[in-house]
Amino acid sequence: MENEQGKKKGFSRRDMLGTTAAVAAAGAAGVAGGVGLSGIGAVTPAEAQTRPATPAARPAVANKYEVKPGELDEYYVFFSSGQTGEVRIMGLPSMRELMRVPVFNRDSATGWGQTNESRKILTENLTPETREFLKDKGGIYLNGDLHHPHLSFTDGTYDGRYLFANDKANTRVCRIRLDVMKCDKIIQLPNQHSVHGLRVQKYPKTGYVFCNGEDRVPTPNDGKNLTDTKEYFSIFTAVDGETMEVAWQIRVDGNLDNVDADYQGKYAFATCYNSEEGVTLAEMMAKEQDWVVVFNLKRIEEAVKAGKIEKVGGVPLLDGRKGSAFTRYIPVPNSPHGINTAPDGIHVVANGKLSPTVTVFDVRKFDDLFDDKIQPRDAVVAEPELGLGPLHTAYDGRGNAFTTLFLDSQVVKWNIDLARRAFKGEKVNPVIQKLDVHYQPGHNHTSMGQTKDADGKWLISLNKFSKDRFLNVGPLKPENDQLIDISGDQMVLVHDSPSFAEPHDATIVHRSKINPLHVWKRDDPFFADAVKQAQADGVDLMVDSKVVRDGNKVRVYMTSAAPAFGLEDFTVKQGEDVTVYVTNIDDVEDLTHGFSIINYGINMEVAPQATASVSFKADRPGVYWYYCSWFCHAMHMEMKGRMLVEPQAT
Ligand code: CUK
Ligand code: CUA
Repeated sequence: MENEQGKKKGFSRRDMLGTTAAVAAAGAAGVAGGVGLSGIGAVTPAEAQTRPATPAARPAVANKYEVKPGELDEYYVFFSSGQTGEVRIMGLPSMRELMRVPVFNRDSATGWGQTNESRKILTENLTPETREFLKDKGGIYLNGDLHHPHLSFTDGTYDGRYLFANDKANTRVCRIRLDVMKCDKIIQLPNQHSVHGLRVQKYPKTGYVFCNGEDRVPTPNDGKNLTDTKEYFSIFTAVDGETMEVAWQIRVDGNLDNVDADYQGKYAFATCYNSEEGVTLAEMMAKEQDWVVVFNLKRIEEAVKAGKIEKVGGVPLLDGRKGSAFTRYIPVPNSPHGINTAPDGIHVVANGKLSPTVTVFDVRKFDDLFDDKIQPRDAVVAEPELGLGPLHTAYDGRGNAFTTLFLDSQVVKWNIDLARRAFKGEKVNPVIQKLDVHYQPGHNHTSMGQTKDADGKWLISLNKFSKDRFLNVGPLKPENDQLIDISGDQMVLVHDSPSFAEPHDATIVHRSKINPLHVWKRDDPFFADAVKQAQADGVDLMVDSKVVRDGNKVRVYMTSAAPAFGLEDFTVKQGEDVTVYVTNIDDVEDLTHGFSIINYGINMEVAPQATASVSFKADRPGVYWYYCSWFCHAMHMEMKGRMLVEPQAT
């Protein structure tokens, strides 16, 4: 099969953009849309009306950013979807949504959460306590809160193998295989209460997936201690990205928020709020200072190897609270949020949130910090004041940083070197430009900006509020992901893209880094259990369609080839446990079939060369048509059959 991406390698969309003219025109439009805004609710409907309503009224030159019909985007963007629980794949610069990858949610289209293949992934690595808790609730969580999607690295850049993400709601970590764009592993972290920040080891490879336990609870959290908050702890976890097992956990002081790692493979670092260790809002914000915790990976690994650990919940647990050799606590202003390593491999920025500043560390100082040759604050090399509510920072690879200001509804471009010089007392202003965004940005991301290959072309600002930017769709509004051209000296806003709840974070990846399959391989582990069962039943999935009886269990095997299933009907008895295995034997790109049984609440996707299976109790007698739910052929409507359920003799 021809690879489109391969064919177009070396092609740069930027060559075609005519940037200079667009900068001027779109810049003016951007300013008109948001001039003088600050704080929430600053735009009145009257102001909104003054903006051009039709494309014709806008400068025609803005259309140069368009990806024309049939053209491919230069970048993939992997968006989280927050409380929707899935990962979304967009193209950039078009900002077209290309695919959704269900993970922590249930999905009607693909059958995620219903097929045996997905249920195995959703259930196999829950903690025993959760398994017990979900026993009478269908066995799986129905919600998840996916914040931070990050790709696996080799030697400081993306290697195209995996994407990892957290579930803040139910303390899980998932892995998505980038060859098929399906989730293949979900684990629940023991001891820890929620996973918020998640980032991966960049060097030499991933390696570790670092997971911040946000909330503090007792360990074990079994109800014996409810109110003695001195015995509540936050836990930082390192998951092995290859095996998807917990490598180690470490107890810390305060609540962990976001995390990142260096480009040397030596340190991970997390922002902490609530150093007060309070349990109410007032208590959590009482002090002027919180901290960033730095984790010394080598020292931790040595301790784990030497067995200097507790085993709690089946995993190695270390103590990294203040005074520990494994950690250092660097004071920063109250309640920092995002923490971001620059592509220069040297600078790390912790974003102030409640402070108008960001704090810049030099990772080269961390060796001395752990050897107690310097004081914690000596690792700080700049602390520029940028504006109100700094949350996250991205980089262009040319020494500039872009920080979101949640309260000011702006992205501020500033220079790291100028900030260092200002910190030393030189009279220079590190701020280069402030651009209004619409409105209240959380994360922002640059193209390849979280790798050493940062290319400084694009920035997206993930704004929490859209208010008047789109047609009103009722009290619940979309968010607004804005595309900003950062290739020139000044940032230029070029596109608004509405999104459903709630893309906290995203990763912009050049398409040369990713090379997915076009059809499944028959030996894929994703449906290996089905293949094994078929072999045991003497069934060749690519050829046979038949019913196998095994006591009260019935296994129904059928092929699907447009426009027919291998079975036009099958018969089962009321009360029998039925598993239907459908194998799509069409070896044709984009020829997906579906399998849905009417009034049985069953539907699943079966992509080319895949096998999918679903199990259910045939507890309703009668005639139930099953049909292909994925439009596959001119005779797609006729692609159906009957499940005949014989009533139980009474
Ligand atoms: S967090 Cu949501 S805006 Cu969960 Cu990365 Cu900062
Ligand atoms: Cu097969 Cu529609």
